[in-house]
Amino acid sequence: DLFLTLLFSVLLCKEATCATNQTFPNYFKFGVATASYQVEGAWNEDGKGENIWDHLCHTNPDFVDDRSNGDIACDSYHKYKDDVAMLKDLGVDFYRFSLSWSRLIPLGLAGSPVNQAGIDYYKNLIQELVNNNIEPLVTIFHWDLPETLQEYGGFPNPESEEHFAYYARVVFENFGDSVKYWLTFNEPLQTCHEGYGIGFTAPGYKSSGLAEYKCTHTLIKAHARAYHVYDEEFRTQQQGYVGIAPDTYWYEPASGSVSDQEAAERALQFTYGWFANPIFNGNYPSVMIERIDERSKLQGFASSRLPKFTDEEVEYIKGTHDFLAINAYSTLYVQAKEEEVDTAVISYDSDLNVDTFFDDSWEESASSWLRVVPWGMRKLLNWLSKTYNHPEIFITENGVSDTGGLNDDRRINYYREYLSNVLEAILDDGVNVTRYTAWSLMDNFEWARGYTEKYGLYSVNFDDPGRPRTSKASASYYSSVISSKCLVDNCE
Ligand code: PSG
Repeated sequence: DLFLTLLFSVLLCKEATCATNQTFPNYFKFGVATASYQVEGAWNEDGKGENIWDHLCHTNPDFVDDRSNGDIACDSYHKYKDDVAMLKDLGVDFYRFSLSWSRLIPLGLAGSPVNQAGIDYYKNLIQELVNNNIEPLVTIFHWDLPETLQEYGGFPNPESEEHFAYYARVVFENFGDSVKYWLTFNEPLQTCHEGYGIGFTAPGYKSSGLAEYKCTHTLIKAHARAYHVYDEEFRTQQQGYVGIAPDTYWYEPASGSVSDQEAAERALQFTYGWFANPIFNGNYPSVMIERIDERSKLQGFASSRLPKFTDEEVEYIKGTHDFLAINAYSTLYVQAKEEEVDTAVISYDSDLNVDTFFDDSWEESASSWLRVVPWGMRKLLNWLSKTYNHPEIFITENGVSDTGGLNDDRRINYYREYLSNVLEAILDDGVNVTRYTAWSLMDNFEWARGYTEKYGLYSVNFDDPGRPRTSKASASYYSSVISSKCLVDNCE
C-alpha cells in the first residue's frame, strides 16, 4: 500500500504541471547573496589590510550586541569550495558576493599596491563558480572600507572618488573576463546615513545633516566614475553590465490625505531616489533639493547642506546604469509631520520630516526594523517601474531573520509570500523583474547585531572552529522553487 502510494505520488509529481499564474518566466534567474566582511573571516591573513569593521569591532567591541566580530565569521576565505557546493545543491543560477577592498588593495589608496593573494582568492572562487555553472554577480563595495581611507575622512572626503575609481579598475581588469554583472555599491543609504549620520554602522559617526550628504555626493560620483571606467576601458571586450543597489522600505501612506501621500512619496525619494534619481535622471530628487536648500537657508547656512552637482556632473552621472537593482525587506506606514524648521536638531531625518510606524498586526522577525509585509514588495516594484521608466529590475536582496533553528517555517512562508508578490508584479502588472536574490546563503555576521540574527538558508555552527554548515528547511524549499520555477510545490 505504502509502496503504491509512493509510486503514485512520484508519478503524479512528475506529471504535474505548474499553473501559469504560479510559474516564473523561463528567463527568470534565482540567486543568493553574501558580503565579504559578513562571511570571509581571515581578517589579517595573506596581506589583507584592516577595514573599518575590523577596526570598529576591535577598538569598540560593545558596538556589537554579542561583542563578536568578523575575524573568522563563516571562514569562507578557507571554505569557499564548501560554499560553492551549497550553491550547487540549491541549484541557483547566480551567486552575489562582494569583494573586500582591503584584501585586494590593503591601503585602499589610488596607486597603492595590489595584494596578489587577494586577487588569487577571488579568482579561485570565481573559477569554482564557473566550473559549477553558477554565474558570479559581484558587489564591489559592501561596507568594508579600508581603514586608511577612513583616516582620510571616508566617503565624505571628495578624494575617495579617485580611490574608488582605481579600485574599480583593478577589479574589472582582474575579474572582468568571467564576471559580467557588477554592482558598484550595496545600500549606499546605510553607508552614508547610518555610517556618517546616525552612527548605527561603521565608521559609527554621528553628524548633523551635513556629512551624510557629502558622503552621498562623492559616492554617487564614484559610482559614475566606475561606470565610465567600465565603458571606456572594458565594455567592448568584456560585454558586461554595471549597476548600483540602493535599498528602501515600501512607504505606504497612513491615510488617503494629500499630506500623507506626499510624505510617503517624499520618503521614497529621500531613500531610493537620493541615489537613483541622479543616476537615472541626472540630479537629486527635486523634493530633496528644494527642502534642504530652503531649510539650510532658514537655519542660517551660507549655502545648502545638500551639495550641488555642476551641469557637467549631471550629464556625467545621468545614465550610468545597465539595470535597476533593489534591496527590499519590509514596509512602513508614513504620516506627515507638522512642518517645523528646527535649528537645534539639524539632521537628514528632520529634512525628511515624516513619522513612520509598523502595523501591530504585521508579523515580526528577529530584526526590529523588519516586519513581514509581502504586498509591500509588489507595490514597491510597481513604483520603481513607473518612477524610473520601466527598467529591467534585479531584486538583489530580500529575506528575513529569526533566532535560529533548522525548521524555519516562517522563512519558507516569507519567501513564498514575497515571491508570490514578485510574480504578480511580473505577470499581472507587467513589471520587468528578471532576477531574485535571497539574503542570505548562510547565517553570518549581521553587523551591529553580531551573530544574534540569522538570515541564512544554511545554518553555520559558529562555536565549532570548522564552521560546519547545515541546510535548513528553507533551503530545500528555495531549491524546489528554483528547479521547478513554480511557486506551488505539487508534491508537498
Ligand atoms: C537593509 C535594510 C534596512 C536595514 C538594514 C539593511 N532597513 O530597511 O532598515 S542591511 C542589508 C545588508 C546586508 C544585511 C541584510 C540584513 O545589505 O548586509 O545583512 O540587509 O540586515
